[in-house]
Amino acid sequence: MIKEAIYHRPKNNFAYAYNETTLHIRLQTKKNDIESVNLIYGDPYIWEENAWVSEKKEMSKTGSDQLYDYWLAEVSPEFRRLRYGFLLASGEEKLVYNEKGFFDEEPKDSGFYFCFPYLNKADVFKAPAWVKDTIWYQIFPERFANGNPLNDPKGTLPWGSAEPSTTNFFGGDFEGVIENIDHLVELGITGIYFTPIFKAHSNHKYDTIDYMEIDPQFGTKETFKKLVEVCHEHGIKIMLDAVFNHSGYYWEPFQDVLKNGINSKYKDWFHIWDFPVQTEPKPNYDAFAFVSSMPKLNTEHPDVKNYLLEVGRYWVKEFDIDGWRLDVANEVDHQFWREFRQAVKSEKEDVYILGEIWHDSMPWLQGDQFDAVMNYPFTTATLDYLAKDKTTAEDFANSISKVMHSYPDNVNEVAFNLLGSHDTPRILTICGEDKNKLKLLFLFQLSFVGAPCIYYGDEISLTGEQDPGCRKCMEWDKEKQDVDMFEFVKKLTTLRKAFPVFGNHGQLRFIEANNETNHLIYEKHSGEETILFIINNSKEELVVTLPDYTKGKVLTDLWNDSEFAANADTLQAKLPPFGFQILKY
Ligand code: ARE
Ligand code: CA
Repeated sequence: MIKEAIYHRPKNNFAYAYNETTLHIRLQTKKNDIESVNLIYGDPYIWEENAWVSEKKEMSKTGSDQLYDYWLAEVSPEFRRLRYGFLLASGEEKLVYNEKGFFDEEPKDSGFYFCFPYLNKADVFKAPAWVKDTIWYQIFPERFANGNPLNDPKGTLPWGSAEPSTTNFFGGDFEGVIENIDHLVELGITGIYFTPIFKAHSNHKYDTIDYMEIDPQFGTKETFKKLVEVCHEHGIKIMLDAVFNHSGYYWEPFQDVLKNGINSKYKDWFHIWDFPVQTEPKPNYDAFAFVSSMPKLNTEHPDVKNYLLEVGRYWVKEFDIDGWRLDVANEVDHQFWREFRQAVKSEKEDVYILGEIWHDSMPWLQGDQFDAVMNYPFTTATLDYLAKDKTTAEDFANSISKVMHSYPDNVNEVAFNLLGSHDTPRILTICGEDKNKLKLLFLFQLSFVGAPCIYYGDEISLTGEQDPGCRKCMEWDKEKQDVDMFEFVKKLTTLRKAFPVFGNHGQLRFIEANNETNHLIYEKHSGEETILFIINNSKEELVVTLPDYTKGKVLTDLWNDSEFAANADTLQAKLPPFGFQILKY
């Protein structure tokens, strides 16, 4: 056994409360090294004849990545406390692993074992229940639809008449969203993430001028209230973009600092290195990146914190929004986010808090800050394999498994799984405009664990390079829309809603990842229900053998709505180039 690779450390993704009664205990071992693992566990205070009373439970292997196997045991301790360790077996070799190290025999003192001291309900990571069944759609309001030319900014261009730039405007607004709500309802959307809508200088609105006002080019507070009502009437939640890491150049407090320098009452609202404030050639203060028009806010300052927490409460309380997406969330202090969570959840207990963090985010997902983060590690792994052909099938299965084992299962179930956003090139462009690849991307995203998010226009095959190219005007001319792609995505969202296991109510497991044929077989399973997904990520026709356990079963081909009797001689499935099958049994 390779001891160096055997690892466990509570809590985070290795020991956590899955819900108010159940603990998940995970172990990591070198890939293909260990044949079986048993959890040794018991209550820390139950002893008999001077020996700790423990029992054993076999752990299941839930997946592997490039280097490791991952094992899981679920335990619901009667007295909510747990001491535990691991009994590993490989051939004749047996080993006990606990907090004190490795032993040939099980130590009889519970003090040697890992500890989950007490399953306090207040500590359980809890995200709003509705998120598990949400299908998100991201709207960049300036570019979705121009419903009212009267609010167009000066110099607004005719819709779609030019390539998007960092400075041009096309007049998108809330009335444009309201008049096209049926497009979203038909697509199966149940949540909209709006990029910033508050008064700001640019076309992207990440340079806020006033956190308490709607940008006039999008409409008024009354129009926004109507938009929320229309969305809620259609079963669609609304999430706004909170830009609290920095303000815009024209935000009144920053203007005051520019004018009054060290005498400004707002001078400590920012991180200014010295006075007078200098914006060129580089800012002499902290900013987003080195963007002088985005001065970083001092969120540890009580007045800044109180102001921003009031912003967070206001839009929930007065407009009944359902979620906040937090811009550059990883650069704002954790204490601010803890207080932000308390503030907004006190206004509406099932409000959703989504952090924009592109890297590993366990420190923000302890249950005291965010409900989820934008799952860019999922995005990268999926695009590398299905869009860019940069990785093999096995690499992909390993990467996805690594992403899923980086977080607790109940965190994975409410992850925000995006393929593209306003910060990344369009996925069809990344696919080299190969729509077969785009369809496989949507298939995997919409059958994955967590809540999928579709970036506006991807469903009708918009293209575009990196920002600002990815922010084209939405195409509303039916003749120019890719209606076939729309219908394809709509069919996937319909299946995801019809079969809970297709979505967030089923464990994902890779069955096969074949580098030679470049195909994948993965399953979603829960209780008696299993759906098998086969993806042929190649331009060759493929015949695959189904897993043995389908022998004798009658499978339903959910895509073609036909029966597929998998008995001894039909244990095979034939797929066209870039084909797929979705088989339920
Ligand atoms: C402008 C130009 C860009 C240029 C950028 C450089 O348009 O072409 O690259 O300046 O500073 C907003 C606007 C952008 C604008 C930006 C600055 O939408 O158009 O870009 O303001 O004026 C990192 C951050 C992440 C951030 C991205 C952009 O971690 O938080 O960079 N995303 C949010 C929003 C953006 C917004 C801002 C922040 C600022 O979603 O839309 O930009 O409020 C790797 C790293 C990531 C990095 C990512 C993208 O994967 O791991 O950390 O994200 O690349 O660069
Ligand atoms: Ca308009």
